[in-house]
Amino acid sequence: MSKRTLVTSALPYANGPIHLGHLAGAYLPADLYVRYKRLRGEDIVHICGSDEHGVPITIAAEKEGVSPQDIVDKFHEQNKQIFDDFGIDFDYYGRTSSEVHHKTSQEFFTKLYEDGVFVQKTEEQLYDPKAQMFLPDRYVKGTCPNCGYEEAYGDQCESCGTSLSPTELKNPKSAITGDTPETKETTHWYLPLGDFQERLEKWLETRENWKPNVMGQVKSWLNDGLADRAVTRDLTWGVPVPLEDADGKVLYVWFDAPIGYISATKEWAAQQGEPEKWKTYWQDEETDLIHFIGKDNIVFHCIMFPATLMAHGDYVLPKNVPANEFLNLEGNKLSTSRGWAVWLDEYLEDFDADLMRYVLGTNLPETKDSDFSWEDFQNKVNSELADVLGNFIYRTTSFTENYFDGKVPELDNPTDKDLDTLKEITKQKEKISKAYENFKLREAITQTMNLARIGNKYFTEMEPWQTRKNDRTTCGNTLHVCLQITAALSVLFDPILPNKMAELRKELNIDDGSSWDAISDSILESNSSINKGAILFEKIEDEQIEEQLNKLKERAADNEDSAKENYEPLKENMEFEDFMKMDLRAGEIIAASAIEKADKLLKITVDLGFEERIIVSGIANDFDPDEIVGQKVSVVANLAPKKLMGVESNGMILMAEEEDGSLKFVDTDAKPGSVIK
Ligand code: B3M
Ligand code: ZN
Repeated sequence: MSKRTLVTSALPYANGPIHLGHLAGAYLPADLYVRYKRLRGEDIVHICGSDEHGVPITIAAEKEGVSPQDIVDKFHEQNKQIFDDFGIDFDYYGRTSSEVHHKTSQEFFTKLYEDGVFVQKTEEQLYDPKAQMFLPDRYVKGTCPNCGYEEAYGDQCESCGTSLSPTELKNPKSAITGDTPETKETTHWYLPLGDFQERLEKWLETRENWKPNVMGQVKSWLNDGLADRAVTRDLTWGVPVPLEDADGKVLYVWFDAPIGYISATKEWAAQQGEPEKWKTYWQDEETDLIHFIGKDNIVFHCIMFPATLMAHGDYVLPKNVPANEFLNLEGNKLSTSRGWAVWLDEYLEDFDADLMRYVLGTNLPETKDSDFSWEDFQNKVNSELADVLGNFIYRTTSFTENYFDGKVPELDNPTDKDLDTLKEITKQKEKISKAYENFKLREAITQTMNLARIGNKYFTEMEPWQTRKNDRTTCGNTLHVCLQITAALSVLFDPILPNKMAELRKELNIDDGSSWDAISDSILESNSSINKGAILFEKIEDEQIEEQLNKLKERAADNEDSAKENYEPLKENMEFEDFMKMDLRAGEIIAASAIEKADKLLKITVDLGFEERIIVSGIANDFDPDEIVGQKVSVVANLAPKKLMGVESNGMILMAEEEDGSLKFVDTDAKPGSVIK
C-alpha cells in the first residue's frame, strides 16, 4: 500500500531574498526527501509559499519606504522563481495574502473563538502616539528593573537574562520614534497553551524517530510549563480579526502562517480540478504530515500549531518535524544585515544549481550547526563530483563508445569480483533508502557517492585499457558492470542532481520515467545502445573561488561603512575622578556553569590572582560553559555585590557587543590580579 504524505517547508517571509542558510535549513532537505519519495511512486505533496504578514514585513517596508504590499509582491515572485531555478520542486507555492488564506485562517479563528478555546484579556500595553501604534515587545527599549541595564528589550534583558514585559521597563522608549510611549488598554485573545500541555505530552510520547535536537527543545519548553500565547496583535498589516469591535487588530503572524500550509493545499487541490482533495491530506488519519523547518521555528511547529490543530479537532497532527540547526558561512554566523550571506540568485550567475545541491547536501546542519566555505565547495566539486562521479561515468561511457560500438556488452561468464561489484548496487540502494526514510539526508548522499567510488575503483583495478587488447570477454564484463552502476547512479543521484542526472539518463537512453523500484543490477539491456556522455562536471579553478570570497568580503566591508551610523552614540563625558573609582583587574575564568531557569546566565568563577570570585554573567547565549574555561578576561572588581537568580555576583566581566548583538571577551595577557588603568 502506498502511503500518503504531506510535506511542508517553512514559509519564508517575503521580506528579502533567499540565501544558503534558508536552503540548508528547510528547502533542500525537504526537496531531497520529496524527490526520493516521488521516485518510490508514493503519494506525496510538497507545499510551501510566502509568509507575507507580521512585523518582519512592515519593518522591511518602512526601511525601503514602500508599502508592505509592494514588499511582498516583489519578494513573493522573486523567491518563487529562485526556488524553481534551484530545482526545489514544490507542488504548490502559495502566499498568505491570498483570499483563500485570509478566509481559511479567519474560519480557524472563528471556530476556536466560538468553541470558547481562547482567553480574552484586556491589558495595558505601550502605545507610540507619534507612530500611532501599539508597540510589539521588541520595539520597546528601556532600563531593566532587575539589573539596571539601559538597553533592555521589552521581552527580555539581554544583560541579566530576566524575562520582562514591556510595561516593566523603566524609562521605556519606542524603537520607532525614540519617544516615550504611553500606556493604553487593549484587548487580545490568547491560546491557553497550558490547557493543552497534557495532550501535547501524550501526543509527543507517540512520536517515533524524532531528532534528539528537536525533541530536546520541545521537552524543555514543556518542562518550563506552557503559558498563554496571544493570537492577535494591534497592527494594520495582517489577517483582520473576524470579530466586531476588533478594528486595527489582526491575527498574530504565527497563528496565521502555519494555517497557510492548509490554505496553500486548498489552492493546490483547486488547481488540480479536485477542490475537495486537500481534505484527504489534512483530515485523513492515513496521511503523514511532515514539517521541514529551521531550529528557530521548532516551538511554533511542535507546540503552538499542534495545539491549534488539536483545538480545532478535524486535523491530523505532524508525524515528524525534522528541523535543522543553522548553517554558518566561512566560520561566521550568517547575517543578511551585515551582508554575510550567499544569495541564491547571485550564486546562479556563476555556478550550476546541482553543484550546490550536492555540496550543501553533504553538509546539512542536521544535528548541529555546520559551516559552508567556498574552499570546501571547490574541493567537493573537484574531488568528488568531477574526479569520482564524473570521471567514472565519462570513462565508462566513452570506453563503451570507443571500443564496443556504443553497445552494452553482454555479461559472459563473470567472475566473483564482477558479480560482487554488481551486488553493491542493491546493497547501496538499501542503505540509501534507509537513510532517506530516517531523514538522514547527508548519509543518503554519502552512500550514493560511495557507489560511484566503488565503480570507479573497480574500473581502475580491472584495467579495461589492458584487457581490451588481449581479453575482450573480461573487458566486456568490466564495462557491463560499470554501465549498470552508471545506470543505477543516474536514478540514485536523481534527488540530489536532478538536472545532471536527467542529462545522463538521456545519454543512456533510459529517460522514459525512472523509478526507485526499478533500480537493479540490470537496468540496461545487453546490446542496447548508449551515447558517450558529455563531461558532466567541470573543475572549479582557484580564481573562481577567490572571486566569490572577494565578493563576500567586499560586501561585508561596504555594509560596515554604511553601518557606521548604527554605532552606539558616545555617552556624555565623565570626570577623571569618576573613572578612577573603578577598579579594573585582569582575570582568568577557571570554572563556569549554567544557572537553572536562567537561559542567559552563567555562573563563572574568576581567578583574580589574590582571590577567586563568583561572577554571574549574561553570556549563556553566546558561550557554552565548557568553552570559556581558561579565557582571560577584564573584570570590574569593585562593583557592589548583587543577587541574580539566587546567585550572588561579585563584579562584572567586561564584554564587547558587536552590531549583530554577538559578544566578545575583552581579553588581556596580563597576569590575573594586574590592575587595568
Ligand atoms: N516565516 C519564519 C521564518 O521564515 C516564518 C516561518 C513560517 S512557517 C509557517 O523563519
Ligand atoms: Zn537586566
